Amino acid sequence: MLDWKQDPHRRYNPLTHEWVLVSPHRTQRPWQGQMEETAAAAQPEYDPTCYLCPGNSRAGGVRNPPYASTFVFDNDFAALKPDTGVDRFERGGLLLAEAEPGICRVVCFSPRHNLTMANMDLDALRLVVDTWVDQFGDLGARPFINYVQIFENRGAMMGASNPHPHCQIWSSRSVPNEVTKEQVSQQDWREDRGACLLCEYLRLERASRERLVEENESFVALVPFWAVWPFEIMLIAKRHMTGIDRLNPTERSGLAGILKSVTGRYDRLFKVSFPYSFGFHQRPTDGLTHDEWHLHAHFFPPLLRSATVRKFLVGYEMLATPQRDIAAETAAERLRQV
Ligand code: H2U
Ligand code: ZN
Repeated sequence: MLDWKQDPHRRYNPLTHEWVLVSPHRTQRPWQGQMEETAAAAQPEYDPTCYLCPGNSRAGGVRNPPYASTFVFDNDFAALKPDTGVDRFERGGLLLAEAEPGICRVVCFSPRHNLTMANMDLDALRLVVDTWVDQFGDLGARPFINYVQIFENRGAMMGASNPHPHCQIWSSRSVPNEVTKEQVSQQDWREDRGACLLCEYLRLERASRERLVEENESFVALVPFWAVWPFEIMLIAKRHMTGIDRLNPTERSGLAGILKSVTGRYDRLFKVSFPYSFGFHQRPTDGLTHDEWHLHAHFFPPLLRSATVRKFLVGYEMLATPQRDIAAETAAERLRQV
């Protein structure tokens, strides 16, 4: 009999149809590779050189208003532009290109330069949730926008260009790769079994509790069975709903609560402002109902064993299959304890 917390095995991700190699025994191996810089110096409440602080000039020259809560602006260096025309290029079925119109925005969580989600009060964080819902509605209603991706890159290690707590929204004509994978799986599951994949997954996880990190009345935070990143977490809405716009007022506050709580755990784990990429996955905004979609969010944090040793997805991961050392159950237990 295999010891699933110790012996090498692979696990299946039903959302992406991909496998992850799990090698828990490898956590003992020595590390003489790259060490990250430890915690960036504490940030001030206001930084006169920050592009995102209230009243300051941004890199593009526009001046931010003296905003008092959340603040949304069109990205000055947007990856997608709304006025991109329609065009397509194809040669022999091998060279294929399509025009991609879209809208990119930046959301500052609050005027405070040093206030991360973990340290915001719940009312302020609830305003961030409300802003996400408004943006999803506004962008998603446009005929040429078929998907709205809300995401945060937290920390220099994850490529955040600025420590001022903020997230980005990229909305596009096409449905992005990762979302398409999850869409196909959820659709197939619903057609084959007449049920929702994530509702069923949530039932299994809440019965076993092995991988749960915490839950409140509206959301569950867990380390997915098939996690790739060492301390990866999924937030899953307890009620079946296709998107963030379906959250009722209690659930919006529940989302704010679990975001604060989970990011607080992360910060306590290695006693550092924890880096991650975070974002929601929800129904495309192409006008169809998409009952197969179940609102959830992913946290992908790179740190592995301390504030200075990160997980790299290189070599075997790039050429073959992602691999993790620490078992998902062990990661969940450690996150429950902090
Ligand atoms: P990241 O920290 O995740 O890179 O997000 C910051 C975004 O803010 C980035 O996409 C935009 C960058 O283009 N930005 C502006 O639009 N104006 C600025 O003055 C600075 C940064
Ligand atoms: Zn700032």
